[in-house]
Amino acid sequence: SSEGNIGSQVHHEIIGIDPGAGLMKQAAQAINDYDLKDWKLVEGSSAAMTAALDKAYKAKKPIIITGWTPHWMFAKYELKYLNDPKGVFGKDEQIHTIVRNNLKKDAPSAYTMLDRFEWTPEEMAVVMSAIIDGKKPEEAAAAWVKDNADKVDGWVKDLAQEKSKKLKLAYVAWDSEIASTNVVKAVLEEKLGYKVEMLQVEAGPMWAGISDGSADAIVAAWLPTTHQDYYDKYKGKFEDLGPNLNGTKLGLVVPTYMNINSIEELNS
Ligand code: PBE
Repeated sequence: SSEGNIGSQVHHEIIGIDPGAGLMKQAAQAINDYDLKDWKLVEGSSAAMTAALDKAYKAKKPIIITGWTPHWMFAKYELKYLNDPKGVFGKDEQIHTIVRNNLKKDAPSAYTMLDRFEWTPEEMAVVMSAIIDGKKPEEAAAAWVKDNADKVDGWVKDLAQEKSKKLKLAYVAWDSEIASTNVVKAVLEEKLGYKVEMLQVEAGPMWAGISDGSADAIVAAWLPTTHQDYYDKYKGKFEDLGPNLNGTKLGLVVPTYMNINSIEELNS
C-alpha cells in the first residue's frame, strides 16, 4: 500500500522496556533469530512503553511493543501476541518468591508468609486495574487484602507477630511486580507487624541485592527462562521459595487492528 510495509510504518522500532528485563534479552534474541536486520529495540521503561501504546492506540496507529501477561494492558486495549514459531520467548513459566539466605532464622514469620504466598493472574489483575484506574499502589493493595481476607488469613495463620522488625522488599517497576510487592508489604505490615521498606531498583541490582543480603525478599523472579541469567549468576546465594503465580507469557505485542500475526512477517 502507499503506507508501505509494517517496518516502515513503525520506523523499524520495537518499543521495549528497561534494559535489565529478561524480556529485552529475549526481544534482542528475536531480532537476531528472525533476521530482522533493520530493526531496533528501543530501551525505556514499562511506563514509557504503555504511554507509547496508549498514544498509538488512540490514534489507531501501528506500534509493536514488548509485552507480558499478567498485565492490565490486555484488559484496557485489544491486543495480540505475535506468533513466535521459533520459540524465542519461551514457554509458560512461573513467578517465584526468592529470599536471602538466613531469612528463615532472622524473620521466621515473614519467611513462612512469603513461602505460603501464592495467587492467580486474575487476582493480580484486580490490583493492577485499580492502580491504572488511579488508586495509589498501597491503597489498591490494602483494598485487595481487605476483600480477600480468607485467602490472606491462610498466608498468616498461626504466625507470631514480629513487632517493628524491619524488612526490605526489592522490586522493579514492572506493573505486575508493583502489584504483587505492594500486596506482600501490606500483609507483612498489617497482619504480622513488620516495618517493610520497598526498594525500587533495576533487575540486575534486584538479583544482586537478594544475593548479598541487602534485600530480604523479592516476589518478582520470572523462572525458569526470563531471569535464568540472573538465577545462574547468583545460584547458592539466595533461597528459592518456589512459584507464587502460574500462567505467564511474554512476547511481541500489537493492537488487533494491525494486519500482522507472526514475528516472521516483520522480516519482509
Ligand atoms: N517482565 C515483567 C520482566 C519480569 C516481569 C516480563 C517485564 C522481565 O522481562 O524481566
